[in-house]
Amino acid sequence: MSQIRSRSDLCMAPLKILKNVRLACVGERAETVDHGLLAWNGETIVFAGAAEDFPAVEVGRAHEVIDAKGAWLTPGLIDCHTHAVFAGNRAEEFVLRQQGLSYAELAARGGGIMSTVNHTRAASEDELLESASRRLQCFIDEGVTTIEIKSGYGLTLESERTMLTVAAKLRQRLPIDVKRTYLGLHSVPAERKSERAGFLDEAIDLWLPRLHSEGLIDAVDAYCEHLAFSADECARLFQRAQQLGLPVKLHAEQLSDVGGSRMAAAHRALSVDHVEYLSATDIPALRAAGTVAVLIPAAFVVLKETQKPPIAELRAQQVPMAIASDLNPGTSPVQSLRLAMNLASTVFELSYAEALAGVTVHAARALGLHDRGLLAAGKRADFCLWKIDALSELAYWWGGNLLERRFFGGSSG
Ligand code: DI6
Ligand code: FE
Repeated sequence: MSQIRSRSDLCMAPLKILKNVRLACVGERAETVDHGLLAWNGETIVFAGAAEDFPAVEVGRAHEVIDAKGAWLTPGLIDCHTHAVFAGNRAEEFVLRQQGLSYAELAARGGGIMSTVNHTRAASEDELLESASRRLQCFIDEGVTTIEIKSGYGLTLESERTMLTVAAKLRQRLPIDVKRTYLGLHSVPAERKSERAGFLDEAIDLWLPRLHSEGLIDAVDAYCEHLAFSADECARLFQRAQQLGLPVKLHAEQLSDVGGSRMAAAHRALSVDHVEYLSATDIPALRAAGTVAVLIPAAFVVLKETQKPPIAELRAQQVPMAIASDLNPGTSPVQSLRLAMNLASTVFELSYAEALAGVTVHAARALGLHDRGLLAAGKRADFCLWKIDALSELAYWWGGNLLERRFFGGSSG
């Protein structure tokens, strides 16, 4: 239960209050509270808990009191893995996959990531900003308040910089927080296939420190896969990132087990993402490292995968599981985090409570953010009021407009 920390928390006007509210993900134990109250000052929650524990006198001096009439309030949703900045689309690959071609076959024919790289390189910064703004608006409209965006469709210094700059501009332009991840090791671009070592040297030793020095990077990621980069190559990137003080995360074990998760745990990665082929023997290392397993059920469905992540073992060993959209034009053309919650429930058999934790508290942790993802004193005032009777509806409905009101940094809208 989250309590007022001190009287000074309440003295910083203007205090705002939501009363008659049912609260989800309250306090460090992520409890629910039926007869709840939430109070905030500016951008910070100062109280979240049972209404009877809140001093009545403070309700009287609040600047604004909103009667939620028993509605559910959750933390703002967090999408911890997207590739939301890109140009073009890959609808033609969708059609070819229906005709039986695999993702690997499409990549080998020059499609896949390289097709999006070509479109993204050719687009202007403004074009990328416009198309990504439209995508982010879909997430904002369904209650997302923090979204992670990766680079990786540029694969030159200039083009990676443009992608990260667009991500930074999205944060200024829209009411959503954007965390930027450098994904320089996404694919060896076509023009550099014959000099893989030179590409790796540049992406790791030149572009990463340069873009970091320009203030464009919050975390570092790589695509560790038999058709992308080996665990050893990704380890080199991670070592450089750690020298720079940047946290790391990894696309790991999506299509095969190449030891990425083991390597990521050894580097105390924030998260390993996908993990369909994660070996149960690697789970204790994730647990010990505090690494989050990010589940991406939409990519699993799109690629018609059959091997599911080892959910029962992750659950049994208390590895936190987050859920992400992985919005990208190839393997996850998904512009809805709630759809990802639904798929995590229906396809990966998470409970609705696990699905909610997956897009709040555990998603925050997958981004290394300790100031959000829960309703508790001291956390950011990012939260959503919902037009639902039961909390399970957030994972139950496919689509639909369930959001009553969204608060970002304490402001409604
Ligand atoms: N995330 C990725 O980065 C890759 N797969 C995934 O799930 C490739 C995305 C793409 O094909 O563009
Ligand atoms: Fe991805």
